[in-house]
Amino acid sequence: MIPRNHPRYRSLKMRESLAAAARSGLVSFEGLAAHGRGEAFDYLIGERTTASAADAERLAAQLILSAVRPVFSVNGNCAALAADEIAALQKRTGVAVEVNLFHRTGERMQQVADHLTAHGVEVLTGECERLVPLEHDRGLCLPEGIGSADLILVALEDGDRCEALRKMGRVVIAIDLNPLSRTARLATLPIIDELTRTLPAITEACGTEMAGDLHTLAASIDNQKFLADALREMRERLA
Ligand code: PTJ
Repeated sequence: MIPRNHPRYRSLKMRESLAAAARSGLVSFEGLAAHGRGEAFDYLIGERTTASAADAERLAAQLILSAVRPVFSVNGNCAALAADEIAALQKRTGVAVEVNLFHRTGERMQQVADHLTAHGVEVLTGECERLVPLEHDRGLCLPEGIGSADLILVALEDGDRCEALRKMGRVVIAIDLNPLSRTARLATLPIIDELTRTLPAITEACGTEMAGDLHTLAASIDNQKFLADALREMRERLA
C-alpha cells in the first residue's frame, strides 16, 4: 500500500496503475519505459504546468474548437492514464477518439477501446486502412477518423507519424514532456506538460476560448518558442 502522505504519492500511484495495465495487456511493456522517460522530463520541469505550457493548452483549445474534424489519437499509455480526462474533453468539444497503437494486435485494439468505452468515451470503429504512409502499424487508421481529420491530437508517441501527418497537411497537437523529441519538434503545437495535467486544462480552456480559422491560427503558432521555453525552465532548475 502506498501511504497517502508519501511525498511522491501521485507519481507512485500512476506507476502502480500503469504496471497493472501492463500486466493486463492494456499498456505495452515498452509503454512502461516510455512512461519512465516522461517522468524524468516531468521531474526536470518541476512536475507542474509552466506558464508557457498553459499558453499552449489555451491555444490547443482554440485549435480544437476551430477544427471541423478533430480526432484524438489514443494509444495504450494514454488510455490507461487518462480515460476519464479524454471522456471529459470529448464531452466538451465533441472530438472524435480513435485508437491507434504501435504494438498493435486485434485483441489490444479491442482492449483499449473497451477501456475507453467503460470510462464514457465514444470510440470510433470501422475498418482501418494504411492511410498514413508509414511501414509500421501506426499508419493504419480509419478513413472517417484520422484518415480525414483536419486536426489530430497525439500524446506520448514517437515522431515519425507526426512528421507524416504534417506532410499530409494536417494540424497536429502533440502532448509530450520531452521538448527534444521528434514529435514535439515536428508538431504544429507542442504541449510540454504531463498528460493528466494537460487534458483538464484544455477542456477547461474550451469553455472560454473562441473558434477561428484553423489554418490561419495554426500558421501563427511558433512551435520553437514552446520548445525553447521548456528547455529554459529545465535549465533554470538545474542551475
Ligand atoms: O500503446 P502502444 O502500443 O501504441 O505503445 C505506445 C508507446 C508508449 C510504446 C510509444 O508511444 C512510445 O514508444 O513512445 P515514446 O517514443 O517512448 O515516446 C513517448 C513520449 O511521451 C516520450 O517523449 C516521453 O517523454 C513522453 N511521455 C511519457 N509519459 C508522459 C509523456 N508526456 C506527457 N505525459 C506523460 N504522462
